[in-house]
Amino acid sequence: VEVAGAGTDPSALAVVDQVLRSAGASTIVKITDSDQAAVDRERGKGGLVVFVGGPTESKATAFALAALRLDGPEGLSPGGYVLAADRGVIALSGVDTSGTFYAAHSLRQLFASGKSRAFGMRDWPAAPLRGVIEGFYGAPWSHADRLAQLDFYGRTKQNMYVYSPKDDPFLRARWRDQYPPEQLTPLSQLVSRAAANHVEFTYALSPGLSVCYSSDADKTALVTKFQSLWEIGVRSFAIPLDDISYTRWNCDADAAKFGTGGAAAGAAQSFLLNRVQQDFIATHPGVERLQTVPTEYYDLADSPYKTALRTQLDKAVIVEWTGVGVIAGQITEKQARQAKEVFGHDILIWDNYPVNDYITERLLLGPYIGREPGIAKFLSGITANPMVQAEASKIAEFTSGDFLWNPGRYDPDKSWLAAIADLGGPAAPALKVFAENNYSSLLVRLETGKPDLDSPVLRPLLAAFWTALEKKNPWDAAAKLDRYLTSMASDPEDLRRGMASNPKFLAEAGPWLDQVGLYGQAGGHAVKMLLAQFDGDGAKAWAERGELVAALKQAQAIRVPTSRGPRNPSTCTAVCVPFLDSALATADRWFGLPGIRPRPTTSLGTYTDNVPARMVDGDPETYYWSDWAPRVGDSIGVDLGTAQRVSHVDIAMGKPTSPDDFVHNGVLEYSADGTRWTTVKTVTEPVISADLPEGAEARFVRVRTTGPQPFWVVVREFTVSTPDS
Ligand code: LOG
Repeated sequence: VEVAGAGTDPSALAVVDQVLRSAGASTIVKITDSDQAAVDRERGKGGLVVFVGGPTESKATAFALAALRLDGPEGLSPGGYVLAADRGVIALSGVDTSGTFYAAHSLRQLFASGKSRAFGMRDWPAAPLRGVIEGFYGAPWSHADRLAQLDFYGRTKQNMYVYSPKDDPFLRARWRDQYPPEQLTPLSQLVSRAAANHVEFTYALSPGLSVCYSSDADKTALVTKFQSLWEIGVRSFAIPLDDISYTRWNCDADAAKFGTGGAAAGAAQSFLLNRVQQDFIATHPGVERLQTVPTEYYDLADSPYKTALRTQLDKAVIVEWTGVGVIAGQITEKQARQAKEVFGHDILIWDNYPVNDYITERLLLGPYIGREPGIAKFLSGITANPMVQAEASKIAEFTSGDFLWNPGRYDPDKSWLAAIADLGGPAAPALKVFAENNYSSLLVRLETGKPDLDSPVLRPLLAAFWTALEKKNPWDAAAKLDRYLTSMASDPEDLRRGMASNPKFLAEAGPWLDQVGLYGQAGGHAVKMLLAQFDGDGAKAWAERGELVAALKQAQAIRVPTSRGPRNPSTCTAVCVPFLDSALATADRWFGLPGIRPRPTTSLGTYTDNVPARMVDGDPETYYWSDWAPRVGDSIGVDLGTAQRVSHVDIAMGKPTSPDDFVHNGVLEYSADGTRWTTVKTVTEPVISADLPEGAEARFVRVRTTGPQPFWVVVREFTVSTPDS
């Protein structure tokens, strides 16, 4: 029996119905809150009675809670609720309709967990705004993706979706163009799906590439477009001004009115935003607060631009900020407080995780980490910027949503396992193997001060195996390692079978999944090869070596189409390929094959497709190009897989069109173990040719930067020679 009021949230009721049906209820009798006689009659029959709706929705729930000696949700923050079950009664009472909806989802989670004791809980969110901003570059999400996302946000108690894909022409390049009617239809479907899920749909228009801030016509174009969205039910609006030039005006009138420089840009933007605030926001009762993304969204340094925003922009406007850095490793309570002061406005964080538009070869499937729980106190909330891959983004989104609801109790590892279970269902074990091999990101753990690395399970198994091989007792460690490699090898099949009901996820993850499978296969052959060597079985070792090389080649031939062209996916990053290379190097020495297999190493990023592999490809025409200037401590070099005799090093940096792109202040050094380094010479020139001392043993050779420089670095070739090569 369900007891609800006329105002009870229909979405909450639908969830409750679904929970009761999946728990085996064959019929659900529906009674209104005013029919006390019917309630008593049904209770007399001894069945389960479920009261749905808080004080604003249903009169009956309060009595049910009183009978259970529980207080109602009055006074909780928006979205808060009381949920209780005892003596044949379940009561769901939200402080508002969202609260009742969340109570229904908590009931769903409790039923799914199979616990059936009496309980009572009061629960409310720490952050008012919790959600996702579709704000990445690259192919925007599909309509179906977005509908699925909105349902997901509802289920995970997130209440905000900002519609802001960079490559939707109607939002940025052609922002003035009004929507043709047929384009408004899908948008209005999103708006109603958002409402059904208690999600605020924010429409974000980015005029900065061409706007004339002082122009009446442009202000009117903005407001007219907003009005067309208002008419289909949108109640939340944003004007993002990130990733634009603010030192070059789009019209002479702005130069005349505002002058030049950062202060002028801040004044111009404030002028336009204030007009939209006055002419649109203030004239539309029921609308949410206007949001903006400032052009300086990534730091805390005060500046003429920020001063202008702080002093001139209407205080009603919410300002988005990405933390310190576009991808903030950590966000501290202190920084969140400072952001509020420096920008002089309420702050909503635009969190660039798990967005992968700047590393399209990777999937970011690890948990949300590195944000101090106390930041919630100083913020309006957080919107996470996701990946082009919508379904795959759900793992990280689940965890950021979890953090935002209750940051004090957030445990990234537990939350991550819950996210895997939620997305993977029965295939959760296979999804876990896949996700842990696509795990690393630029976010930095609060507990360790270090980023999460890929393959946290495989990594120690490999280390234990090498140690066991050295100790001449490899069998146990080999068996454990092999078990995991086998689960990687069968992962494509396991996941495709287990998650067949989510074809979208499988399509998104396909190339990465295939690669994890091939690395699993190659790894299995590597283990067998090394064990055969250990046994002195050359024929077997040679056969396994062939299989290893074939699987590795296949893995490296996989391509994923991205907005930056076809890319080889990167999974098991910094673990699988180094292991396979080391295994091959070991085998090659065992077989007496000549040559060294250098693997490029660098602490710097890559500019476009000038990947590090190009400095060891034997072709001086191609080169590795860093994507920023090295800082003191940054290094570029090679890893030979194992420590061995090294006699000479040749390095060719710079190129005719960028002759200054080399390390101007550095040292050439080598190490057998990656910890203790020996200096060969200082580096101040682009071309280096150096002999190493007699008997030098090295696994790593590198150029380390010892002084600051403004130039990026090009390395055409990095060659290491052995005494007999
Ligand atoms: C863009 C964003 C992009 C992200 C990561 C903001 C405010 N804007 O550097 O659209 O997805 O970086 O590449 C950005 O973060 N600019």
